[in-house]
Amino acid sequence: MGQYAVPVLWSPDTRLHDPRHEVWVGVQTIGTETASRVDAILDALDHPGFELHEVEPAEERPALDSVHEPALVEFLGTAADRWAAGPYEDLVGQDRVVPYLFPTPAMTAGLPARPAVAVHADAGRFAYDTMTQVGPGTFAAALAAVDCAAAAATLVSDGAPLAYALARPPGHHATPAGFGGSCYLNNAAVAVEVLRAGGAERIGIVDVDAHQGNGTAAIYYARADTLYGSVHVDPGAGWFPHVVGYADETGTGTGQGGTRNLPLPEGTGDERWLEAVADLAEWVRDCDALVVSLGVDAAADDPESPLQVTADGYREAGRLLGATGLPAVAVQEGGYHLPTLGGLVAAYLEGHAASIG
Ligand code: SP5
Ligand code: ZN
Repeated sequence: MGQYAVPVLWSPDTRLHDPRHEVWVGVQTIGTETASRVDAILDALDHPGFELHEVEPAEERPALDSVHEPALVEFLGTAADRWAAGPYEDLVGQDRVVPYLFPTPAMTAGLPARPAVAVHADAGRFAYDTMTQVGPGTFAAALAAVDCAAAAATLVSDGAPLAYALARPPGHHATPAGFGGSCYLNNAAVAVEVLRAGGAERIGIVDVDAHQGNGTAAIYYARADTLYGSVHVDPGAGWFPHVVGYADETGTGTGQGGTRNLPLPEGTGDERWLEAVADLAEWVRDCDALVVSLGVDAAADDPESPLQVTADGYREAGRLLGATGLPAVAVQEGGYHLPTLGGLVAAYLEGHAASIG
C-alpha cells in the first residue's frame, strides 16, 4: 500500500513579504521570518510523499472576516502606502512601517483617545511589538498565506485526511485586532473557520510552535466549539509572548476548559515535549477536525527558542496527532533555521501521513 501523498498548498505571493530587518530592543537586527523559508520548505517537500498545489488569490474571504476585526485588515491593507506617502524614507531611511508609540491605557488613561493621523503613531493601535513591520508586499503575502490555509481546509472538508498549508508570514500571534510576533493574519483560525463552514462542529487546535499562539488562544478563549491546546517554552522563563501562555489560563465563560497551555522549561527535549503533544492529542480526540499549528522552532538548532526537539521528535509528534484519526489541516507557523527547516516540516508531515491508512 502506497503512503498517502500529502497535499501542499502554497503560493508564490507568500514571498512578497521580506522583512529584512526587525527592531528589537531598539536595535535594527536581521529578520528571521524571511521569504527564503518558503523555498527551504518547498525544496524538502519536492518528492513523491507530497503533492504540490499552487493557490490562486481568493475572490472573497468570509473566514477571514469572522476571525479579524475589519479595522485591522483595513490598516494592514493601507499602511504601506500611508508610510510611503510620509517623510520616513527621506528623514531616516526607514521604508517599513514601524510603530513609534503604543496607545495602551498607560498612555490614554481613561481619556477619550482617537486614532492618530500620523501613520507612525497610528501603527501602535494594531501593532503590539516593534519587530513585525509592514512593507509594500506584506499585505499581499499575508492574504496569500490565508488563502493557502483556507484551500488546505477546503480540501480536508471535501474528504482529504490531511493537507498542509505552507503559510507565511505565520499567523498564530495575530489577535482579532492586533498583529505581532512576525504574524499579521491568523492563518490557523482561518482554517478552523473554513472547516466549521464545511460542517465540522467541534474543532481542536494543537499548537506545537515553540511559542504560545496568543492570537489563536485569544480568538477562541471564550468559545466552547473550538479547543486550543499549546505546548511551548515557558513564558515565565522570559520567552515570547511573555504575558500569556501560562498553565492556569484555561478559557472563560462557555469556553471554560477549552484552552490548555503546557509550558516547558528551557532545554526541554523530545521525551517531555512528546508527552505534552500526546496529552494534547488525547484531549482533542473527540473533536470533528484538527488544526495543527506546525511551528518547527522548538527544534534544537532554532535561533528563536531554547527547546531541544529533534526531527525524529517532530516525526513522532506527527504520528501522535495522526493517530487521533481526525481529518487534519497542518498550518505552517515558525521555524527559522534554514538548513534544517524543510526537513523538520517533512518529518512531521511524514509521521502524520504514516498514521493514515
Ligand atoms: C511565529 C513565531 O514563531 N513567532 C516568533 C515570535 C518570537 N519572536 C521574538 C523575537 C525575540 C527577539 N529575537 C532575537 C533573536 C536573536 N537571535
Ligand atoms: Zn514560534
